Amino acid sequence: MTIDAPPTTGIVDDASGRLLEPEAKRNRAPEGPVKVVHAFWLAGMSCDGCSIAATGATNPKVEDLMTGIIPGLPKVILHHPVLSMEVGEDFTHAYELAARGELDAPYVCIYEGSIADERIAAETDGYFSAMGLSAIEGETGEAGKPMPTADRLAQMAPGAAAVIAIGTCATWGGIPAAAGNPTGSMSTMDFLGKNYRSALGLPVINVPGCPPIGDNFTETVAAILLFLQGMGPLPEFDELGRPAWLFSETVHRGCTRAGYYEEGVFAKEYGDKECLVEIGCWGPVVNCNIVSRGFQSHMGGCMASGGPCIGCTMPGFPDKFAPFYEAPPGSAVSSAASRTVGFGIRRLRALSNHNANREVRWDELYGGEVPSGWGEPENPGPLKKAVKFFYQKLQFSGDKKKPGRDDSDRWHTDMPPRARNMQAPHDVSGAAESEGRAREDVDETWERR
Ligand code: FSX
Repeated sequence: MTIDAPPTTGIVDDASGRLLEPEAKRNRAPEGPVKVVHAFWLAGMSCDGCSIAATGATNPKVEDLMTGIIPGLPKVILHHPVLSMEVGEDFTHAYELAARGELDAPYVCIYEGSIADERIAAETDGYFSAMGLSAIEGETGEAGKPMPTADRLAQMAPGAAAVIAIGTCATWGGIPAAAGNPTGSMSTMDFLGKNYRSALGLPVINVPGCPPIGDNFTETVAAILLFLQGMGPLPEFDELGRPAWLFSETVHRGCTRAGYYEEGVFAKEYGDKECLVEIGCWGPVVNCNIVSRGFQSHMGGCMASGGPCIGCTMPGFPDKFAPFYEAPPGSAVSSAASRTVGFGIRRLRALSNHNANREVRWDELYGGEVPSGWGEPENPGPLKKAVKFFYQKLQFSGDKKKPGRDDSDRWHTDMPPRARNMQAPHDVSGAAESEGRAREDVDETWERR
């Protein structure tokens, strides 16, 4: 077994001469003025899907943020009710320090799940979402009783560098706030109010999705941290507090099935490859980057795995998108229009596509016949030939000359010897003989080997 030689450069203890910190370790990413930022995770009425989505992020990973390996970013100390090692008061202690303004570093609050109206639960001496015991009197809780996470947010939000709502429940209210809403659930914005500003002057930042794309969340956190470090501009947010660069486009604009919509071709049942609008996809009116980003590692996501968009990133979700899996009422107009236009466009494109699938040599030498052993692509008939003729006239109408070599020296003079022995497939007269010779050539080659 070989043992690596110890590093010879780095910080050395003067007294003992021992290497305290190897050079390689000190050559870590440059840190900005803030070395450490605490991230306090609070969970309300949620399914924990947002936590799961965030831990699956890859660009950047939660681990990258926590280990501080991203150049310029401070190390993030994550306090998470599921992921943290501490329990009980050891865990909630840091939350209380932050609430009292006694933490030694800046912090952000991350809220997952919608915020129930704890006054409803308090009527029967209960709570909807709580974490730890109240150390101090809260709006709805008493000292020594389970402390609603809503109260923790109320205490911590004013001193936070930023409050980030993750997932549709936290950003807009989501499923817990759907019709009926017995818990009086609401979003983080609704809870903190329009006039809320963080210690750095930021309103609530919203990263929606049920669940959100993990990368959308970690990328937003990284962008905010860069801003906090003074190393990046304030990321652009839209009027609903969404990262504008992630949510300004509709699902449909980035959808791999959008070409079918344009040509008026629609899926009839789940599993079909065409546009899903007529079986319940709301993609044309939903702000989300799921198709271009994928759900994890740029893979998967709703449409990629055959699912229509049900609007889970939107403030109106779920009520405004119900009943699920039925064509949105507005889609009848647009899909009828795309059917009408698409009918003609599709056929014209099919003609051009047929032409584009033919190499020029095949046109010039074989009259359009394709020398493929894989099948018998259809020869262009008079219509296709006419279309091609006019298409090329249009294509090169402004040019003096077609691109490519002169026809005179184009095909035969520099053909390789083997090919000279072969006949064009359409040349029936010499085909059999030619094929025989070619076969012999091949056999001979293999025998030589
Ligand atoms: Fe809501 Fe988070 Fe939907 Fe779940 O926890 S955004 S129910 S997938 O994920 O809060």
